[in-house]
Amino acid sequence: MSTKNSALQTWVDQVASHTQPDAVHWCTGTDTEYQEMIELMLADGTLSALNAAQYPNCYLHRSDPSDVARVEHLTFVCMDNEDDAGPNNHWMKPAEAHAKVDALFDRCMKGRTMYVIPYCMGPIDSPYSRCGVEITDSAYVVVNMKLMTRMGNKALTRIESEGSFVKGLHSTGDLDPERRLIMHFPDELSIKSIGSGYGGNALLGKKCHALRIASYQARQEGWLAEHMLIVGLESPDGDVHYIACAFPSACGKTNLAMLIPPASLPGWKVWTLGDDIAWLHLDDDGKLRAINPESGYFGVVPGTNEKTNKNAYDMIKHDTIYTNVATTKNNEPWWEGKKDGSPATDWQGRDYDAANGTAAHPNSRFTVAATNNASYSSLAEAPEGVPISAIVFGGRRKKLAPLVYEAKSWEHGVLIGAGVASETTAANIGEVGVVRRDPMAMKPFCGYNFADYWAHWLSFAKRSDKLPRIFHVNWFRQNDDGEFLWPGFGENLRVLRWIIDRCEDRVAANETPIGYLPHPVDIDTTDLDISDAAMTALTSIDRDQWRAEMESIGEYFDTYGDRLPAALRQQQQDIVKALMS
Ligand code: GTP
Ligand code: SPV
Ligand code: MN
Repeated sequence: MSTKNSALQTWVDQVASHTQPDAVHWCTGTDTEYQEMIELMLADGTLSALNAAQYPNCYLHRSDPSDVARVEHLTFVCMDNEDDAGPNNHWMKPAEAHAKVDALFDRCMKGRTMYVIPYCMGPIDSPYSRCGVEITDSAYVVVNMKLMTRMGNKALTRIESEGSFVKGLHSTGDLDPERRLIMHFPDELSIKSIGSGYGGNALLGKKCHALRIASYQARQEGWLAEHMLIVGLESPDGDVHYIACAFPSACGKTNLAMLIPPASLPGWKVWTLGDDIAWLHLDDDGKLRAINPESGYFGVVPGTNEKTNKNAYDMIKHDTIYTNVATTKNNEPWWEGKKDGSPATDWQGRDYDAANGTAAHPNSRFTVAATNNASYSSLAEAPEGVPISAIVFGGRRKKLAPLVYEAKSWEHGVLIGAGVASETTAANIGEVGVVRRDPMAMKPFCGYNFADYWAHWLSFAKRSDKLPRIFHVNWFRQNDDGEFLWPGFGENLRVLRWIIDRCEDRVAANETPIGYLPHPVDIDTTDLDISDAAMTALTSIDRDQWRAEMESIGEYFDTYGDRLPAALRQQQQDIVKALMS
């Protein structure tokens, strides 16, 4: 096969002559092709079949033990001017980056098949969607891209009629972490990734395209590409509010996106639009609308059980690819927090031995089509997306951050987003549990200088007076014994109700320098085993600690120098002052 788009054909030919594959396969995206790729990987050991009676069409992939998560330290944004990439990114000059990475791609596909994957991020007929082509030598990437994106002939047809696409070149290389690089060239709309076959490093439509490249394009074109879930909350009266929530990696997006209402909130329904990425546009009326560019979930497995996330638990019982989970003696997948069965073999294929650590890798993942999810909203396919009532930032904070608070204005909300801090997780290779600034949950994903990004966020206030309200939540507050103060998961709907009530001006709040906090009585705790003291802790602030926090945000802002928007500095200083009085 080939294409009518000459830029695409030329690029594919060039890559083939550079990487020297044995064969070139243009992906069509059919179910037959998916099945053929699965068979191929079962034959060569890339995949193994799981218990077909309990887990039909489910497969296990064990990645190289050195290749189990994103690699922020090896991820680069390459532009001429270092300041345009900003202190939030690792930077390299484009010419140097190309030279360095091209040397690694030289003849790297010898003996392998080169797959050409045309894909569309977003509904195929949406004006907000954007296409790309990923070239890869990994069959595992092909099947994941089939589940995660609209991939194949329809995407190619759109590319041929539109003419533009993001070029993503990927090879697993030799999987040596010393020869692993994830390079972005926003001005060229291109990506080059080598040396990893894992998640966001390798499924280039996801973090590389839909966040790093798209955030850069979005700034030029007046929209936002964000690390946000999109969820619809339907009240017993039938009113639906859509909210978009930005939480850092492994901080609860997938779980919130498919939340099951607790028994104490009868009549509520929750609809999943997306669990990881939102593209937000202002419509002609000035309303912010969201589409989910993805069509599947690449979700954290550990912790998923019938109680925490029944929708996910059920949806990954069939037609799912598991990466780096353990298995039971019956060859069923197993993970920490499954609450059923026990591990016989760990994620590396060894006999399970607690001395070797967890049975499943903490960043083990499922890949599954969104249509497997019982709460999937049909509006996820709507070309015009859904209107957003509230934007919610959040993070993992053992201390300090209350359960929920609301910004006083859009500008204040941008400050709250820019000041987000969270404990690091296993989603990136590196230390876990260290609090770091993760503005808008985009620290690893913003394709340009955060200072310019915040200015872009602020500019929306000049373009619309119908913007969503902005909130901050923290499900992860702990007591001195290390226990969570808030039950989390389905019970988070109690907090989302308060958010909706605020959006509808139905409930008063406690005005503080950091924003509006709920009066404890306004968070329904019926049937919850939670003390008054815990609720007070969750809905109040310690002024001295918050002053220190706001000052530390000020120091963080200093690293952005003159590029920091004055309005953001003003917001931060005003709050410091208010906390002193
Ligand atoms: P990425 O896919 O990396 O972007 O992660 P995510 O933000 O989608 O996080 P996810 O929902 O997969 O949750 C990550 C981990 O946090 C899982 O182990 C969950 O069980 C746990 N978790 C999610 N929500 C809650 C909550 O409300 N409370 C508590 N205590 N844990 C939660
Ligand atoms: C994240 O790390 O935020 C993820 C997983 O969603 S990955 O696709 O590996 O980026
Ligand atoms: Mn994510």
